[in-house]
Amino acid sequence: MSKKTTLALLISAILCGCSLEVETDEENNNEPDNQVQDSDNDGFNDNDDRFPHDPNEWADADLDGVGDNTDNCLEIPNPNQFDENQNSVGDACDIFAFDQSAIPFTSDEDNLEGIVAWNVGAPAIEDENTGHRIPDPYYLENINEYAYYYLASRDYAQINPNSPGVIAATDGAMTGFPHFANAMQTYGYSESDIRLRFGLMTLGDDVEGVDWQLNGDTETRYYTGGTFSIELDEIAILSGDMPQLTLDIKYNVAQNPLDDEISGITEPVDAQSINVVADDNVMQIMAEAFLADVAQSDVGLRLVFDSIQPAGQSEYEDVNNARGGAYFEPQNGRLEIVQD
Ligand SMILES: [Ca+2]
Ligand SMILES: [Ca+2]
Ligand SMILES: [Ca+2]
Ligand SMILES: [Ca+2]
Repeated sequence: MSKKTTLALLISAILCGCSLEVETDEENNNEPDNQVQDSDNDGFNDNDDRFPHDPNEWADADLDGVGDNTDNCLEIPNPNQFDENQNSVGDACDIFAFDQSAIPFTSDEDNLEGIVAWNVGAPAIEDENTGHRIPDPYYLENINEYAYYYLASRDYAQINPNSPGVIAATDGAMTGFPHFANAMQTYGYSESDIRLRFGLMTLGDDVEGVDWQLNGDTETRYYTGGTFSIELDEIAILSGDMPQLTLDIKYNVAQNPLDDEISGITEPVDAQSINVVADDNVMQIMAEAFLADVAQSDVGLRLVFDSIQPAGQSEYEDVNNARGGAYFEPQNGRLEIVQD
């Protein structure tokens, strides 16, 4: 063997970290003995060891070539192991690796998506209740002059049982949510399969300074109560208590309710407070993947409505219970993981 060849062998041995072993066949049965050996003495026979020459590794759950003991994303293939922010969680599964983990959505009123708000002036399933009078000087005319006491997603049972809920996500717009995104890709779902619903929320005792307040031309209302559920392909996979929704309504000089600027944001809900309700294996995997992303944040998940448009054409009157109210379309909203 020339010096050059020996050196090359030595270098390649160092580079690949493998030992230069000689196959033995002591039983003379043409089966190399090392098939039942444990070459690296890590307690796993070579047959069961995905890394037979690395005593520190034996399994690779996501088959990305990086052993489970060092892989910084155990369930998501990421052979390059990139970790931009160096927090030992790989970019491929780190909700903090990029700007935001968010599922953007718009609600299309024509598609029966959105929010409903109403007061009750007659016997109905809710206690009779009417919101506070909209503070002067807004709405001097006799339109819409009482704040809506009740709020729910468009599907609220007594309003419209056939509607699909408050939001529908848009395909291709989701950012982050690495575990959930990976699971959706694996099982063939897309963002437009995601829906969010929430049930009856109210202004509580409707007390000024507690349940609502006015600062300048902006009225802030705090809607509480109710529950929410997140659906995939029309199957509920997660649910929890709906966190408080803070709604800001900036009144306009023209005193036209259609020109009010409305936005909303909920308190964050942490992963421990969200329950998996899926009873099907795949849907449970999807739910757990979603929660794995939320669980990376100490703060949790929240709902943001950058803009809510009154859907002026659909002011409704329910003849069955004398309930009157309005439909609203949340726009430019998102379900996001809070990153602080
Ligand atoms: Ca090994
Ligand atoms: Ca791996
Ligand atoms: Ca991995
Ligand atoms: Ca990271």
